[in-house]
Amino acid sequence: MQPSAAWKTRPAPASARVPARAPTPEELAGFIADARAGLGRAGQKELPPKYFYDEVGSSLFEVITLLPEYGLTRADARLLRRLAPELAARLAGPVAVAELGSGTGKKTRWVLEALRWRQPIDYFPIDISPAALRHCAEQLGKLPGVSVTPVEAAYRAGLEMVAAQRPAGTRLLVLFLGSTIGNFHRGEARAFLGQLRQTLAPGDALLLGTDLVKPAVTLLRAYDDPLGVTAAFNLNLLARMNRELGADFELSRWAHEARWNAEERRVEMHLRSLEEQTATVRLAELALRFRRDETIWTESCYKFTAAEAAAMGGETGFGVAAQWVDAEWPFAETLFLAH
Ligand code: AVI
Repeated sequence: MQPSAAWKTRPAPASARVPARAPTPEELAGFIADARAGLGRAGQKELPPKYFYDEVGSSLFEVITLLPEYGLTRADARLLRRLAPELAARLAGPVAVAELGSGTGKKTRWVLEALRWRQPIDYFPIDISPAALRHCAEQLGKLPGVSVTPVEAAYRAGLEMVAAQRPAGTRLLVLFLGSTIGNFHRGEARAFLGQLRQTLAPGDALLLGTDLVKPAVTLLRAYDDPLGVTAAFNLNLLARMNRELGADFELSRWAHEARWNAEERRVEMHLRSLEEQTATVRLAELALRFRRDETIWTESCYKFTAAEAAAMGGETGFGVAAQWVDAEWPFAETLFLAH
């Protein structure tokens, strides 16, 4: 498959080793607008979790995936290794693989290895983080029979570009792993899967990773680890606003907090103000006042039952082809086929 000119507007070559890059004017404008909307409001202040993933945040997330308390990524990888041969057997004919939010693509290796036995594979990691794409291309670009084309874009735009360029007769397998779907609110997750289905053709496939409900104590350890890596990941949002938006948050006056919301079945991450304080965000023209214990809600991590994960696809135009569940750390991988 020939990459289109559009994919090449901001390539992330495997060999590039550049320091943290400055945000583009559009990214900066988006960040300013989201900071204004989320922090300038009355009531619960919020920031969207996508701002976690600058170079520092993406690196911290990689460390989170190695923590003994955060079993999610290892469960995902274990399952992918186990299911890859069956997945390849179920998807007959030429297949191109697109991965949404690829991260470093480490665990995708098993799927690509199983598929490339049949024929050379085009792999399109789609991510907004150039650093993640760079690592991904480094990790997987050396696999024989796999051609990697990084796509630096938001999920939907990137997938539309890949889907529009596929050669006739090529089936697209979309990977949405790591339970990133859990970072959408439930209604948004359904809407997202519905849009994704619209981008695909009948016979295309989606492999969806979802973290399953488990005891609150296990989940809270996973999102508030004793080493403080998740705390640093969360606090980096304030540090990033200081770096990019000219804010003056004093990080020592804030604490990371993870809460289990049993009713909604989600872990919520918050940044809690340790004292009454003020902060300004110069580029967003915000002068903020925080009460002691007031929080900024930064992320929701929804947890599912295996049946719920299957139903989400069923309600959005997919049929369930198979589902695999990890016994050690309850996590489900569900294979959907587009009707
Ligand atoms: C990327 N995402 C699936 C992670 C999660 O578990 O929801 C993000 C994360 N937040 C804190 N730790 C990990």
